[in-house]
Amino acid sequence: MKLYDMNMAPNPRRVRIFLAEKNIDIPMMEIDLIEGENLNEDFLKINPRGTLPTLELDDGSCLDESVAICRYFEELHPEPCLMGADALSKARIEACQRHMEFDGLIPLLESFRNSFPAFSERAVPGLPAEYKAIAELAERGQRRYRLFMKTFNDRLASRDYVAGKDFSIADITAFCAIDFAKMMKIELPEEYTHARRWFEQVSARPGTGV
Ligand SMILES: N[C@@H](CCC(=O)N[C@@H](CS)C(=O)NCC(=O)O)C(=O)O
Repeated sequence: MKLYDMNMAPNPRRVRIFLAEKNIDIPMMEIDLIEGENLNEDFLKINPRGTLPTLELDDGSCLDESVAICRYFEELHPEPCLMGADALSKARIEACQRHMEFDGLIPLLESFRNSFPAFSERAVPGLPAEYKAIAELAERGQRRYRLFMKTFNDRLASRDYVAGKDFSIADITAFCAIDFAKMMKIELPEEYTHARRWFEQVSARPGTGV
């Protein structure tokens, strides 16, 4: 088993953190997305969509999509539980995870992909790699992400973690978005004290340092 990964990319990081939280150690191989190594013939033989993270299984088949890979490891190693223990908590965590992804991470990455010079001709991840960047999408993505930060702060006013009292995959997705935004020089505003308290708490976990 091997995880194809890229250190600075937020989606592969979601899986790395998930594995670290569960203390699972598997071989990882760095693929350089900026250089387009994910679009080389060799990588496309492993994952024809050309996206990371990609988990190559021992039978040579591959599994992609961050949450699907996490689900696989959650089933194999249920403790510590990161995706919910009973029907309702599984559903709640899944809903929260999706809110973090669709309202936070995706708008942020849309802004990044449509403004980062190396991706000016590859504004959509993976194949087909033929989409030019659109400046309005960069601006709209950033506006949507700023709204997300506000609703995220409001959410954290009444709970310790994104989905309630326990740390979960929803926190991992939010953390990867907010930490990547910092790299894009978009900080959580000073007045968002609940979100900032949460960020400090989650940053201090050994698992998020990967
Ligand atoms: N929904 C997918 C998104 C995967 C994705 O877009 N990954 C980016 C890296 S963060 C990628 O593979 N980019 C390929 C490229 O830049 O061509 C997941 O969660 O795995």
